Amino acid sequence: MDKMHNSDKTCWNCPAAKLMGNVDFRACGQAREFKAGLDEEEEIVIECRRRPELGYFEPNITFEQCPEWIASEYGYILKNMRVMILGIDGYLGWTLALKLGKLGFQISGLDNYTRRDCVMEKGAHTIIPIERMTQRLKIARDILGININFRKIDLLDASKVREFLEEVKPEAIVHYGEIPSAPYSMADSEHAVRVQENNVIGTLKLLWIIKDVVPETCLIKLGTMGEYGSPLTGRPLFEGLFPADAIIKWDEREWSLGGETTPRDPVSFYHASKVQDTFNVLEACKYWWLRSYDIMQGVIYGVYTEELAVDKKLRTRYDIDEWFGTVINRFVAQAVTGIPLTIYGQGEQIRGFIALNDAMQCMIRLIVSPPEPGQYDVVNQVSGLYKISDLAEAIAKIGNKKFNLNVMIKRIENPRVEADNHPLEVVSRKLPRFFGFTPQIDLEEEIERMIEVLLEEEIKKRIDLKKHTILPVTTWQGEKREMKELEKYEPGTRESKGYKPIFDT
Ligand code: USQ
Repeated sequence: MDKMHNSDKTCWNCPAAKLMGNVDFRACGQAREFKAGLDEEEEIVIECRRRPELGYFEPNITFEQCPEWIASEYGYILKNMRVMILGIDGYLGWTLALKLGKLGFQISGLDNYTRRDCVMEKGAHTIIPIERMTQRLKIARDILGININFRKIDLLDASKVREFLEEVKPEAIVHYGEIPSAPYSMADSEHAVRVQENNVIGTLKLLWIIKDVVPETCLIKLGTMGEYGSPLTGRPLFEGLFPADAIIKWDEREWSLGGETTPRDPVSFYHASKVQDTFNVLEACKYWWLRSYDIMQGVIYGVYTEELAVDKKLRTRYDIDEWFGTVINRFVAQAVTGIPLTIYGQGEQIRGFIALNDAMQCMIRLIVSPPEPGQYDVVNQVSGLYKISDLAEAIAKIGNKKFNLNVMIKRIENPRVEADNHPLEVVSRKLPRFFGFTPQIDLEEEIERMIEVLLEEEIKKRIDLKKHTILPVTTWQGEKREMKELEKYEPGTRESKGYKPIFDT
C-alpha cells in the first residue's frame, strides 16, 4: 500500500498531545529564554489525552504507528475526532457536517442564521429549499444516522462561544462563520461595517478563546483567493507565504523573501476582512503557539456530494441573488430561467474555482493532517482556473445542446472595481503534493448535474419567484442602479481572447 499523506506526522501534530515542557516555538527572531525551573537539557515531553497510560514521553509516535489513528481513503483519521464547524447552517458548513459525520467524526457546530437573514434582506431565498435547523438535524439523524451537537450562537457572543468550546473541547475547528459576500460589503457603510465586524472581530474573539480553552486544536479558517487580487504584472499567487527561493532585488542588492507573507490586494471590503483575519490568525500562532491552516479558496460551485445526494431533504442551500450567488451557480440558474448570462465588464477576469465536493475532500485532508504547534500555513484551495466569459460559454453550450434551453450571453457594465482583463498564475501545490488531494469533479459534468437539479419543477418555480434578485444593482460606489448592457451574443459566436491562465500544481 502507498504511504498515506499523513503517515509520518507525529504526536507533535496530534491534537490529543498535551505539551508538558521545554518547548519554545518563537519563530519571530526573539531571543529564547527558559522559564525558571526548566533545565535546558530537559527533553520536550508530552502527555497523551487519549492514552494516559503512556505517561510522559517524547512526541515521536507516528500516525501510522498510533492505534488512535485509523486508515481511510482520506489518510489516517483520528478515531471519533471532535470537529466543530462554525457556520454549520451554510452552503459549506452543512455539506461538511454530513460528510464528516458519515466518516465517524463527532460533529458539533454553531450558527446564528446570518446567511438566512442576509439573503432574506435581499428579498431572495435559497432556490434549493432547506428546512429549519431543528428539522435538518433530525433529518441527518434519521437518514444518515449522524448526531450533530448544534447551538444557535453568534460568534460575537464570546461568553457563549467559550462555554460551547469548553463543553466540546474540539480537536479541530472549521471556521466558515463569516459573511461571504463582496457586493453585500459594498452596499453602504452599514453593510461594510457589519461584514468587517462579524468577520474580523468574530475571528479575533475566537482566537483568544482558543488560546485559553483548546490551544492544541487546529483552526481551519476559510480565507479566499480574493485576498491576493490579480497582480497586473502576472506575478504568481504563491500560497500565502513566499517560497524559500523567492528573491527581491532592489538597488543592486537582493534578499530572500522566504517565509514572509505575500502581498495582498483585496477586491472588496469583504475580501479585505479576510486579509485582516489572515494577519490576526498569523499573529495568534506566533504569540501563543496556536496552529492554523488558512485556506485561500477559489470561487465555489456545485450541488453534489455523496451525502447530499442521498435524499432531497439533505441538500444544502443554493443562492443566486446578486449578493450571495457565486458566478457559476448564478449562471446555471440564469440558463434555466431564460435570463442571459450576465458577464460583468470585459469578462476576461480569471478566477480560481473549486467544486463543492472537491472542497470538502480538501477540508477532510487538512483536518486529519494538522500543522505543528505555532505553525501557520496557507493553502490555495483551487482545482481549475477559468475566465468568466469561457464559463458563460461552457454553461450556455451545455444548456443549449443537452437540455434544449435557449441560453444567451450578455456583457453588462461591471458593477465592481476589478481588473477585467489580466494575467493570472496561481500556485496550488500543497494540497495535491502534501495532502493527497486529487480533484474528482469535472466542471462540465457538475454543470450538467446542476442544470438537472435546477430544472426540477419545485426548484425552477423557486428561481422564477426570485428572478428579480439576480441582476446586479449594487455598485462599488455604494449607489444602486441598473447596469447598462454592453453586448448580447449567442454562445459559439466569439473567440476567447486575452490572457491564458497559468495553473501551477
Ligand atoms: N461575475 C460576473 N457575473 C456575475 C457574477 C460575477 O461576471 O453574474 C464575475 C465577478 O465580476 C467576479 C467573478 O465573476 O470577477 C467572481 O464573482 P463571484 O461573485 O462568483 O465571486 P466573488 O465575489 O469573488 O466571491 C466569491 C464568494 C466569496 C469567496 C470568493 C472566492 O462569494 O465568499 O471568497 O468567491 S474568490 O473570488 O476566489 O476570491
